[in-house]
Amino acid sequence: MKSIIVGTAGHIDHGKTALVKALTGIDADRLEEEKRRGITIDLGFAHTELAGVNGEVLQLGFVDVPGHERFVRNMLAGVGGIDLVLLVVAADESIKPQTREHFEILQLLGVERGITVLTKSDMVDAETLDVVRLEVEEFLRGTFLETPRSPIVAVSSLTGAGLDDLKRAMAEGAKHVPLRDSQALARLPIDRVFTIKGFGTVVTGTLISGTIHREEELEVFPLGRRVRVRGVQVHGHTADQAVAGQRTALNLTGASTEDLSRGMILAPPGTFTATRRLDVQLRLLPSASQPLKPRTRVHFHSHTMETVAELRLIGSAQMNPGETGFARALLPGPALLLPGDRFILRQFSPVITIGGGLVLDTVPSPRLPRDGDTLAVFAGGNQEKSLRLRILRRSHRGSSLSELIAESGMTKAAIETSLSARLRQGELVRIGDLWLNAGHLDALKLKIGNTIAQFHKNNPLEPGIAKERLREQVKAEQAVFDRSLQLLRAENKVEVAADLVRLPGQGVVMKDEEAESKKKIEEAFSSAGLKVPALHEVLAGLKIDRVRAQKIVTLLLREKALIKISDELVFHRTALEELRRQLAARKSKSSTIDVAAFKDMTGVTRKYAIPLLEYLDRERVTRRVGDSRQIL
Ligand SMILES: Nc1nc2c(ncn2[C@@H]2O[C@H](COP(=O)(O)OP(=O)(O)OP(=O)(O)O)[C@@H](O)[C@H]2O)c(=O)[nH]1
Ligand SMILES: [Mg+2]
Repeated sequence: MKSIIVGTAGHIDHGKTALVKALTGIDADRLEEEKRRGITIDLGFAHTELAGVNGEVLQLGFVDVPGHERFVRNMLAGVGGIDLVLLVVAADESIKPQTREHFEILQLLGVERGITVLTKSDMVDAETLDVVRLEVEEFLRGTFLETPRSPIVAVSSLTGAGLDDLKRAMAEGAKHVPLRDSQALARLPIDRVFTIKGFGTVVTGTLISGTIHREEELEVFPLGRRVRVRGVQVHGHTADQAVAGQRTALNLTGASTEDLSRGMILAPPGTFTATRRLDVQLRLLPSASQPLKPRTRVHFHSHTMETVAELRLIGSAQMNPGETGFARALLPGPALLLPGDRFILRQFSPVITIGGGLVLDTVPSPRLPRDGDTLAVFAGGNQEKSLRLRILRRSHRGSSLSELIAESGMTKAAIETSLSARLRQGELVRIGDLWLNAGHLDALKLKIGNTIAQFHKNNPLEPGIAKERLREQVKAEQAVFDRSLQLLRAENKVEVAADLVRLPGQGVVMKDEEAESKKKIEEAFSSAGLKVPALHEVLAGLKIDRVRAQKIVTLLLREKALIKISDELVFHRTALEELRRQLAARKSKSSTIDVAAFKDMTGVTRKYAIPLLEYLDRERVTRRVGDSRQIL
């Protein structure tokens, strides 16, 4: 059974609610005030079944909207999920301001199917009806409601004339409405919240995608709260599940009516993230009275939600009426929006519809590119291309599957199907949970190679660069880094020994005389204790040249075998450790030591004693107090 949502649209008093009643038997004006004033204020709902063109049953859910200009915001909350519109024009009044405004909204929202209904045909003569029909035809030319693609049907809800023609036209129109995807991730924008005695909290809405089952857990956006579906109703009947394209009522536990309101969205838990920043494509209506400036505050309507937004134009300083462009919208609070969602913009004052558009990207990271080229790809609507760009723009950091789901709104299965060919062709790679552009993995490998080469150049006497240091320098995720190293090893481009990475044949290759010199230097200092020789004297006694000798000293200092305490003085690690032990032992007898006592204890001259004490102060082994030192 195909389920579609039919929405009304049109000027106040043109007979929308009467038409819905004539088609379904249900009075969609449910508020007492609506009945008293004879106008629709808020959204109304009805349902019926209709024989389809091939005799199949069509399930039609109706959303009846108010025509009054003051209630356009309520109209906007209802029009989001409709598949087929009935644009209602009263034969005795023809096109009026909200006929135009509603129709512009329908076009901005991308509604693709509909029927124009000339109501109150019983109130005019045939000649007038023909004139109105011509006027309306002219008005619709070049739009999705242009004839003969979309018929114009004259009816009278009073006498019933034309209703059968309308039903036939609806069945025909329904045939062209694409099935909404019941396999997609579910989203139910809430349009009503109330309680039913004995049941508790109930919400209703048009299920715009996916399926919702009884007993399922859902997340309320932007609240972040989890709720459980205790019961499902579709068109007034209890059901085990609701599928995309159905008017849906859910009995929920886990939230009260005070917690929930119109504009919130129910979706699978832990899948999406609400956002305050989104990049959009927008169109300014030719009827907008002013151009859009770089920073403009507007009313932003999407699904059943309404908020204010600040628009920042991307790639242009100003957008003129009738133009299309890109912008970033900043919202005061988080909202669940996904690429492909439509929105309507209304001016602050006077409050009129000025434009609308398409959500392109809801990833708030300011580091990701949001230039026109990127946004144009998202706007192009090719899912595979968009996914690839999402992966590409994260370079070698890659995109996790859950990131891709949250960013695109697509299911895991849909993403994997969409990208499978590129994976096979080697254009994309998967590393653990991450998707990467193959080119970026190659670039990372190259960067790793260059970083190691540079390291060898700067540190000729080191055997290799520490893995973690290398990973930090190339800024790679662990899994991607590990895979790159693995590939580089397999290609014999790097060697990994324990925790060190080096280029093949590189690292310290100490010649015999260098190794011997290293040993000699170290011995000279370790055997001297605190009475160390001058470094240049030690170096002068070696067989190797000065430059190489100096490098060995650097290596010894880096290994912390030698420690430099001043420009002139170098000690062996063990000598300084012994000194600390001596001081610790002394502390039990006296907590202070002066220069003379230090000289006595260590046997060194003043020339060594002063720099040593200063070193100990720096190391917080001692603290200078006047002429003396406190042992800490
Ligand atoms: N004679 C005649 N009267 C109609 C017809 N359709 C609606 N009406 C009358 O027109 C008035 C307005 O009809 P509604 O259906 O409430 O109009 P609406 O478009 O829903 O109005 P809003 O929801 O307030 O925008 C009511 O008094 C209806 O009885 C029709 O086909 N023939
Ligand atoms: Mg009405």
